[in-house]
Parts: sequence; C-alpha cells; structure tokens
Amino acid sequence: MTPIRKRVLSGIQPTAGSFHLGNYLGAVKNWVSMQDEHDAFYCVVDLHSLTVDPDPAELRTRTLSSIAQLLALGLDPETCTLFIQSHVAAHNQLAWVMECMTGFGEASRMTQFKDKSQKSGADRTVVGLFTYPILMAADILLYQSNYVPVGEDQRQHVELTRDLAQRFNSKYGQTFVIPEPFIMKAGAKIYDLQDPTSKMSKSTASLGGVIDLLDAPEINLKKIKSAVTDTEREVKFDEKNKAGISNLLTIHSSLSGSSIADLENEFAGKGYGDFKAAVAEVVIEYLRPVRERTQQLLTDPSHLQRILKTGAEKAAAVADATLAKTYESIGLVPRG
Ligand code: AQP
Repeated sequence: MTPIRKRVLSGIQPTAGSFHLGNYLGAVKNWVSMQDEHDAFYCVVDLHSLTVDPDPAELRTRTLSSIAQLLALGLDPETCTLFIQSHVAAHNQLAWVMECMTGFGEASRMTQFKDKSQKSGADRTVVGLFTYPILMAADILLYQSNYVPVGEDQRQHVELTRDLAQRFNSKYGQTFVIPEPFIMKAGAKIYDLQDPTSKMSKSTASLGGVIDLLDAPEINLKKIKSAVTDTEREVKFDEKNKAGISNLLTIHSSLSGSSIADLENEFAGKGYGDFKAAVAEVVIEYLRPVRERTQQLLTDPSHLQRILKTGAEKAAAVADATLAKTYESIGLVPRG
C-alpha cells in the first residue's frame, strides 16, 4: 500500500521583478526538495501583495515572472500543484471566518506588522497589512497542510495559524490539520549585504544589499564585492562579531554544498577579497541557468497559463471541500 503523503503548502509574494537569494535559500529551495515526497501546493500570493499598492500592469508582469522563476528554480507542475492565490476564491472566504476568530491584541503582536507599519507610519498603513497573517492562515488551513516551508521571519505567522486551527477545532470539532513550520537551519535567514543585521528583503529601500536571482552577473559581482564585512582578515563563522562574513559563508555553503568548516579552512590566511570573489563565482554560476530558463519561459505565456489553469483546478478542489466543511461547522446554511 502506498503511504499517504504529507501535505505541504507555501506561498510567495510577487512584490518585485525578481526573487532574491533570501527567498530562494529560506523558502523556495525547500519547496523544490519537498515536492517529490509530499503532496505539495505552492502559490504566488498576489492578494497579499495588494498590501503594498502595486501598479496593476506591474503586478501582472511580476506575478507571471514569479511563476516562471519558480519553474526555473525546479518546481515541476507534474509533481506539485502550482497556482495563483486569487484564482481560488476560497482563500478570501476562509480568511473572513478566521478574522472573526482572531483577537485584535493577538494580531497586533505580529512583529512583521509592527516593523512594516512603523516604517510607513499609521496613516499610510492599510488594514490589509494588519490582517495579512490571517489570510496566510487561511491559505495554509484550506489545504489541511502538515508542513509549511518558510524562512525564519515567517515562523510567528505559522504559530498564529496553529493557534487559530486549535481554537476552531476545540470550539466546532475537528476541522483543520494543525500545521508545523518547516524551517531549515542553514539559510533560514539571509541578511542584507549592506546591513548584515537586517534580513535581505524585496522592499528594502537601497537594493545594494539584495542579490536578485534575475540580475546580470556584473551586478551581482559588484554587490558581493562591496558587501559590508569587518576590520579583521579572518574568514570565520561568527554571527555576533562577523555578521557580514558569516552571511557570505552561509550563502556560499548553501549554494555550493561545501560545509562552513571546509570553507573556513579553504580561505584560512587568504584575504576577504579572494573570499568575496569565490562567493560571487558560486552565486553567478548557480543563478545563470535560472535566469536563462526564466527568460525562456516568459516567451511563452500560454504555456504558463495552461500550467496555472490546471493548478487552480487542483487547488480549488481541495480548498472548496475544506471551506464547505468549515461553513457547515460554524452554522452557515448551505445554498443547496
Ligand atoms: N532574508 C530572508 N532569508 C530567508 N528567508 C526569507 N524569506 C524572505 N526573506 C528572507 C522567505 O521567502 C518567502 C517568501 O517571502 P514573501 O515574498 O512572501 O514575503 P517576505 O517574507 O515579506 O519577503 P520579502 O523579500 O521581505 O518581501 P517584501 O519586502 O515584499 O515583504 C517566505 O517564506 C520568507 O520566509
């Protein structure tokens, strides 16, 4: 008998023209490695990205580019279910039910909301940013997901999802699987090259510290060469005192497969210049085929549309069943 495969769900926002290395090493690399052994659902969360008020034409382009990048990075639509969040209406519908179960104080404690709203100020912060983690909870719970592969920065949102699922189940009876965050140790958090104490992020004002997957090799080389380090000369992993070098070691190791200890030995007695050149070479060679394949996929939008149509149909079949069960549990009268 074939064992039942565990369910996996994760999403990524189309908030930039390109994903960055943090998105890949913190999340998408795991998506790829989990797709064979799991029943995996992956989506581009275009509704979440509305919180940053995107330009409509840009949003369309970025959403399709996101799908192309995910395929280029190794997602196989024959193996996993790949879709766009707004193609499955149940996401918004379950989100409302979950909003009615979330405490205001509980939502106010989400650090991502606090950080982002502090940066833009109360008047420019939209309510959607506040309810963002609840829409994310709906994304996860609709698919009865066992695991949610995300970067460390999203751990708190998965914890909220677990709390909401447990609350719902104990009030209305067993309805949702309680999901677990799936966070790899290495690469769980990649830092900005110019400010190695902040996470690498698409929405960083200065992009000098962000390695975009689709950038030209010369740009990545320049960014890595000007990465902030320290006044010493030793290539050693020490996140507290050598945040910049540690971040570069993580990037090299995650892409090349060499252990951090082997890299420390290899670069013992050499300067930071040699080390940075080696990191740049690893990054550039890793990303070259990803960039080429993405460009090639984007030349055939109808191929992407076919993949997305099949993905949305498969996703909606699961999501609609969960939504119907939820509506029934809480006492909404079925349409008949
Ligand atoms: N620096 C990072 N290190 C490790 N993982 C990261 N992720 C994001 N940044 C890092 C992971 O990437 C996945 C998709 O993220 P997202 O685009 O949905 O939202 P985000 O976490 O808010 O990413 P950004 O780049 O910071 O986007 P913006 O600036 O648009 O908000 C998630 O699993 C995340 O953990």
